[in-house]
Amino acid sequence: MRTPINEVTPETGRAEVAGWVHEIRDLGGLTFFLIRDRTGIIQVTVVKKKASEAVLQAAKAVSRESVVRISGAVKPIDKAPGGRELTPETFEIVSPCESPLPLDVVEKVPADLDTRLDARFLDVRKPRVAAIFKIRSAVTAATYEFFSKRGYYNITSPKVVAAATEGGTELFPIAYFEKEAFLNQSPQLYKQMMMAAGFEKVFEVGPIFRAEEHNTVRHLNEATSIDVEVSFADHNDVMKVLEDLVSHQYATVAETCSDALADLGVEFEVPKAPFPRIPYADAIDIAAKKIDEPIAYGDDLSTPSERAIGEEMGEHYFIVDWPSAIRPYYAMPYEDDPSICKAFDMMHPRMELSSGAQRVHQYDLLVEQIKAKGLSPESFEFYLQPFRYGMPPHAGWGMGMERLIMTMLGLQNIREAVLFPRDRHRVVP
Ligand code: AMO
Repeated sequence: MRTPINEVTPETGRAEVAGWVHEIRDLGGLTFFLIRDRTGIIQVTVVKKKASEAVLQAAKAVSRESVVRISGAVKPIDKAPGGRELTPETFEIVSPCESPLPLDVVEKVPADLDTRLDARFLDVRKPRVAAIFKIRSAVTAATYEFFSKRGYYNITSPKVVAAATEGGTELFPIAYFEKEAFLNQSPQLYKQMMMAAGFEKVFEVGPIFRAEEHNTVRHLNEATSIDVEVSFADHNDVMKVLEDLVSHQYATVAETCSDALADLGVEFEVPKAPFPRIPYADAIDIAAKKIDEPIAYGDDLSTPSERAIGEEMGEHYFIVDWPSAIRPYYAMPYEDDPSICKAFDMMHPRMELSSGAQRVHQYDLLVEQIKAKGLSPESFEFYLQPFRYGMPPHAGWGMGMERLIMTMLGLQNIREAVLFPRDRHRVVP
């Protein structure tokens, strides 16, 4: 129906383009339009003395951000974006845009994030904002490619569930006929069950729901998690999968998204595997030396601690050998020292990106650990049953997609990495 704007060159001769009116500059005898589609921007110049009556009328009537279709001759012009401009022979207003706009798409008037999110469809018309989602789309594609090349099965676990998986975070209850049900916090139990099913290597990219009440710049109530589980593997094996994946995701973005990165003004180095590893006990020592607040072995890491440790460790690194007391029941304790376990977090100086572990695959030990966390094995029967019928040793992790994008692109607020974020105050749009 039209030529994508980035394919229109001075050599094209003629072209028909369709898109949104990005800017209008009326200089009296001459009106310049910038027309934008997903691929780029082209200048359209209407010369009053030369244009047809129909073109003049449309050019006069059209408002910014209306959808238009314009055809005409293309000629080289040094000063115009892309070094070419279009002289219209036809100028059709396909779908007019009301004014004033709820949000300025050319960003002459900066808007706060709430206003932007309220008019998100307009906000993502900005090339700089659309660039985030181009990159997120490339990261998702790179993730599927990475796993399918390595023989993983892509699974889809239920999001309506009857039990919690991650102690500590709250669940969203939902009205589900006469049953008690919740939105799932993590595919954890299901990806483990697929190890009992003999799938051996699985991954899922899907939503997780956390009823965390605090409103922070790195928490969402609906996030996207990349989840992995591998049989006959330990924590070291799956840390390698994770660091290789992150390198591949960065490398793919560097290779395929140079325009989007330029729109955002972002440059990065592709992280190289293997990422450094530091035991939890050493990480706590670094934090205790560098920050003022009291911190002791057995504490979760605060944001200032994470930052302090990151200064020593660099952009991407693992914290390993966590105290069993502060990890979930499914983390495998070390045989020679059960007070620590084969769990890890993959860190960025700004925040945790992923956590994972080798899992307990022995039924009795798992029941014991569930009880030790004050949970009742009865409510986990559907999960525990497979452990009685041949469960291989296995390990896995989950990584937040939005946190990955946020740290890759230096975004200030995690909401910028989601099209329609869900937080305590936001369920619309
Ligand atoms: P965890 O609860 O640490 O582990 O979650 C894994 C990763 O998911 C992301 N994430 C979030 N991102 C944004 N907002 C949130 N509220 C949020 N909660 C979690 C983070 C985090 O590192 N079952 C385990 C994983 C496993 O062991 O396989 C789990 O869910 O990036």
